[in-house]
Amino acid sequence: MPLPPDDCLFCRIVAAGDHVHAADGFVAVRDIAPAADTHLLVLPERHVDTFRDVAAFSDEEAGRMLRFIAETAARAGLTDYRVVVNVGPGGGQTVFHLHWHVLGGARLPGFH
Ligand code: DGP
Repeated sequence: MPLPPDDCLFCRIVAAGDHVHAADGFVAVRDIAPAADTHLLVLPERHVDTFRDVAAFSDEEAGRMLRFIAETAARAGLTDYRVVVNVGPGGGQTVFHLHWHVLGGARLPGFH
């Protein structure tokens, strides 16, 4: 497994431990620049650059990641929401540690 880059912002956030929710190798944190009333980010604890590399997860881990996303939304009180993954610079990805945006509430943006 490749080592994470030393300067990975989201590896530092994982290590800092101030999470909305954490379980099974995944954490949820509040987005620093919320684009909706509720805007959470779900990250795997271990460094994977991008969703393009999803094959780095076992089927079991990938399943747990999906469950964790749904659980994070439910714990935030959301029943209707949007889950977004930006993939690569052209897809709007700015932080290269895989993360899922969970967006809900009145102020839902378009596909950002
Ligand atoms: P993306 O564009 O998909 O790579 O999303 C990166 C998101 O990360 C963006 O919505 C803002 C958020 N973000 C950037 N820096 C920080 C930070 O230091 N803390 C938190 N909680 N979120 C951050």
